[in-house]
Amino acid sequence: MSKRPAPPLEPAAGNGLLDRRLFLGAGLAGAALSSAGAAAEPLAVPPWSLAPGAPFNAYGSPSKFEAPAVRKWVPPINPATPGIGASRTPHAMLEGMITPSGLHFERSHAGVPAIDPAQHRLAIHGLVRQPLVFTVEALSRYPMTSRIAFVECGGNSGFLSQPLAQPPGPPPDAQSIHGLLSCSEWTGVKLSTLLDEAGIDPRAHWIYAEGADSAGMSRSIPLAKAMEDTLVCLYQNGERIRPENGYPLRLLVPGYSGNMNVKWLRRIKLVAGPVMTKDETSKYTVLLASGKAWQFVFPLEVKSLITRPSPGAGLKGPGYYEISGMAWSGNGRIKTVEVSADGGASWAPAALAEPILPKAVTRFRMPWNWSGAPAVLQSRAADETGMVQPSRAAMLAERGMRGQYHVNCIQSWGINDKGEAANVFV
Ligand SMILES: Nc1nc2c(c(=O)[nH]1)N[C@H]1C(S)=C(S)[C@@H](COP(=O)(O)O)O[C@H]1N2
Ligand SMILES: [Mo]
Repeated sequence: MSKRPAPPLEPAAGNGLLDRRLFLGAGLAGAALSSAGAAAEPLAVPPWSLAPGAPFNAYGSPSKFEAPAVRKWVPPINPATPGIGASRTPHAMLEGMITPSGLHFERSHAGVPAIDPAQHRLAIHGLVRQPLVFTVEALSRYPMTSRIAFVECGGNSGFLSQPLAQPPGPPPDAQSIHGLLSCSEWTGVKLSTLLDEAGIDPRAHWIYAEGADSAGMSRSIPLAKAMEDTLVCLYQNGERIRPENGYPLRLLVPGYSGNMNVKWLRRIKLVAGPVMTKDETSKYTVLLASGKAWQFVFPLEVKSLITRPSPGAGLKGPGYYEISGMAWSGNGRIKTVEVSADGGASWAPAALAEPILPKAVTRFRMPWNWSGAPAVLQSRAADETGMVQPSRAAMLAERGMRGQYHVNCIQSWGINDKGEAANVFV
């Protein structure tokens, strides 16, 4: 066996962060790391069973040996309307960039409608040469485009600016604080194709998009964005979109506030200006410390989150670990993610996992040699437009403590001497 070069074990920042190039070097069982407490065991495998395995499944499900990864939600305030609210993605149990469809978060203003695709229609009208009505069947014959994109509710992570507004319950974790973010591969028809077919009147500068749920949830979207990269989606991660995520049709407005990704899409009206729906006036605006609010703030700003370790997914004793997390930006690609193990006193660059796609989740990884002493883990992402995540203090100085939308400040996980992680405000 040829000897591989020893991995670079130079500390990259305080409190045990190692060089990200560690991944390019030898495995952890190498002598250099066993002293750092890597978890390799002596060579021994259990004997295999000669009994034949189980037969086939019509639809697969996770291993029975895994603790189930499940979406969680806060019980409804009004039991008569259990469909109003949101369920959240369990980030600490997932890896990579794609959220399994069954764990994509769900946010509904009036529950999930049961829509028969044979009866459903999408109308395009308003300032167009020729109004059009599409069946789902007709749309599925158009040229399709696929892209990987995150959907994030504008209210995600609101806890970090409104810690007292949260209901009592278990200590906050990656799921409860940041679970209104998921990332899928979406497939559908470019909205520009359909708008070109309808013929855009030069007086049109915005579109109004409306859902078929009883909330009639609706938003105004600039025409330029509708033409740039907005998709009318039929598929999510290869399957028809799940009912809770907008079956049979949903709008994907990449990088823009989750609310604008209208589910159960039934109507697009071309209009001269924004129509001021309830969801773009009282809601989904960015409240400032002054009491004024920014309206029509669309792209979700650069953000990141360490998912392992995180609350409920702690450390099992001192030694080597790989810190793993997600970074994303509604303005484009992730450029860098830095990690700190000493509460922001020193930072080291994390390794970014390919592919690094615009407006999609990018996985980052960082080797860490935990000494067993308390630590505060943070990640700080920057995107290709030069935007960097603010500290929580900087964000609150600008916004105050009453806003709950577009919260993208740095998250801090405190690690105690038992290896347990908890949200901390530093
Ligand atoms: N028709 C309709 N579209 C909707 C909503 C809704 O309640 N009704 N919720 C919006 C909100 S607030 C968000 S964050 C996203 C959530 O998408 P998801 O449920 O697929 O995660 O859908 C948006 N689209
Ligand atoms: Mo949302």
